[in-house]
Amino acid sequence: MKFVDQARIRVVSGRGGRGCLSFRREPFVPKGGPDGGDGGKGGDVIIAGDSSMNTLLDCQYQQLYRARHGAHGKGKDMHGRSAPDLIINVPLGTVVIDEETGQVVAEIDTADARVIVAKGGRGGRGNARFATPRNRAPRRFEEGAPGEDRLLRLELKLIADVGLIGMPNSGKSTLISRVSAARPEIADYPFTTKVPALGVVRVDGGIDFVMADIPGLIENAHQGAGMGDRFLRHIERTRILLHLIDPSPYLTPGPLERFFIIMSELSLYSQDLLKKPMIVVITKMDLPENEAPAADLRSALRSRDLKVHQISAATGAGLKGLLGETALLLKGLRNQNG
Ligand SMILES: Nc1nc2c(ncn2[C@@H]2O[C@H](COP(=O)(O)OP(=O)(O)OP(=O)(O)O)[C@@H](O)[C@H]2O)c(=O)[nH]1
Ligand SMILES: [Mg+2]
Repeated sequence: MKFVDQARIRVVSGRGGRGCLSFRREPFVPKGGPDGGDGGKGGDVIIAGDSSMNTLLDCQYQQLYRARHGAHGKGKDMHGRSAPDLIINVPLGTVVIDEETGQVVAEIDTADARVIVAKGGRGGRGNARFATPRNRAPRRFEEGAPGEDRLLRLELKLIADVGLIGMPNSGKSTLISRVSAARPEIADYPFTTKVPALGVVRVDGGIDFVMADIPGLIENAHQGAGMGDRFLRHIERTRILLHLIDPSPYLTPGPLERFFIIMSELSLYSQDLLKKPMIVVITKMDLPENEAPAADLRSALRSRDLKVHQISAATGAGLKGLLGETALLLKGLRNQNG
């Protein structure tokens, strides 16, 4: 069961720059004073909260974060430039764990959270710093301090934004496995999926969301029939519902009736569920026999002011449009509720 999004990353902070060994050259003065500047500080690696992010996908793509080194000091008392900090943005709720010790390093819970996870090395001092009345021409300088190199595990408890609901066998698991890395079992019999699976979906335009495959609902699920009851609770926490319907002409009752069976299950469990934005998804559109019943279903639902999409998870048809509209709807909701 995958309820946690995870990423393993390596963070390496920058080394400090070396202090400089240098003497001022002045005309007519045989030996000028020491003027070697200090090295700059190496960059820190910082993990920062970002309320616009929802998943750890970015950290799964990029696994190495290396901050730059501080510049070396130079003559004429010039200090080396300190390297900029490297900032890794993560969604709120991310827990940062040291992979070697297993200890929690930080929990990123607010948008202004900033935690240094690898401290940049201090710059070394140049020889100008070591001048004393006794030793006016020191040849001493320091190397920059090394950076830190750590393996971290990031964990984020996923809360599904989008719940897939529908009759058993309607194609929920197939859809989620097509659009995310979730791999629930898929088979041609009802109640294949026994535990809710969560998958992270990335849509062009930079909106990520979490989709939950919720095991089959059937009539009387609210009383505990099938496996629906336990999972209705998961639906409660989602923001948008995708209601999948297999339009097959070979199934009884017909598709519109099956739509209402699910709707009445939802309402019996909680009226609030009916207030959630819903997109109806007619599935398995690659099968020619589904075309006519799908057309009837579509017009029946649209006349009830429902958003309807048609897809085939098998061929991929309609998926882009569906995910695009889902992301747009979510964006609107997030802007409203934060
Ligand atoms: N032709 C076709 N078959 C599909 C499509 N999507 C799903 N199926 C088939 O429909 C059957 C049921 O698919 P699942 O994804 O397991 O359905 P489910 O809604 O998760 O079912 P439960 O977990 O039992 O509730 C499987 O045999 C799938 O291969 C599709 O787009 N086209
Ligand atoms: Mg399933």
